[in-house]
Amino acid sequence: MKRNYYLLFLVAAFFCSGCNSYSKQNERKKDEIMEIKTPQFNSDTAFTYLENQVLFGARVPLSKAHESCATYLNETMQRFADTVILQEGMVELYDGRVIVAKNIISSYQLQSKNRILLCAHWDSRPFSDNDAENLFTPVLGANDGASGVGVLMEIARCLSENNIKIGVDIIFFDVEDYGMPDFYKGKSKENTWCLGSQYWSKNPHVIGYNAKYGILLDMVGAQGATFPKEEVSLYFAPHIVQKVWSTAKKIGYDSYFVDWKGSAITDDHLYVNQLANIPCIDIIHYDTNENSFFPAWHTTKDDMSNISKETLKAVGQTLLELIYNEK
Ligand code: AHN
Ligand code: ZN
Repeated sequence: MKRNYYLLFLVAAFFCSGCNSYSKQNERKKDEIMEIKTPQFNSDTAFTYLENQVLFGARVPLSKAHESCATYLNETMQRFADTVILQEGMVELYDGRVIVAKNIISSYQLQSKNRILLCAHWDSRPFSDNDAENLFTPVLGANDGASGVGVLMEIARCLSENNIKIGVDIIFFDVEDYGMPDFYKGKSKENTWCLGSQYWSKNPHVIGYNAKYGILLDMVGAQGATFPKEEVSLYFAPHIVQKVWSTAKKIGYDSYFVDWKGSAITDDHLYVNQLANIPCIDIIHYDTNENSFFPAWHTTKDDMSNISKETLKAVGQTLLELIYNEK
């Protein structure tokens, strides 16, 4: 009898220890599934996505390059996102001409109410305003335009390979950079920049669209870029500025995401805040010491020679770190 009890005890102990380690293993597996690791942003592919846009030439609305680039962006994003919508809207330029703006909108996890919005403009400026001899030469826009889009395309690729729990929308805004030039002698007009984002903010692609917050990228590719905390962003979305800058610091990119206050900039995020009511910040290269955007801004020199993979990595990895930790 005694021996029987002993045996029973041994058998029970064996099973229990088995159960125990089995359930521990299971928990560990569950943790691995639950805790999604932040993917690595590949700055080589981001660079290629950026270069591919520039190879079309200046993406000035109504040009052949603009048309071809729209097709390229649309087709590439179809490979990465759950859905891609080409939103076409009539907008009026500073000189009264009406053109069609093409916003390219890519979405992940459409059913999720918990969403964030990432955006950049994909058009380039028809004038080199800051280049007296080349006033009417369009800007190539390697940094001013293509850099933000290139970073977001690489993020889109990462999202396609690494599931995320929240909903994400990536919008490439059109006709950001057709604002009234200083040399224009006609009747002055307000709000002539950011026409694609103004259109979208008044006519979102989904009725009642909402996002927790938005992040705009503008001129995020130049070597040694500095991104001050821009004033419109601080006014509408101080908590998002704080969150992005501390994320950058956490992973070692605080030399890019500097702790300076920058002056207010009229950019796509202004209209997303004002018209769509979504708190949206702008990550934009501004040199507070020089009191200007990057040196080649709106000149014929805004080409591939300005672009640094390190800067693309700093911005892209910071965004991935942020969104993969979003609940
Ligand atoms: C103004 O210069 C008024 N806004 C800057 C927006 C911009 C132009 N971003 C890129 N190009
Ligand atoms: Zn510009």
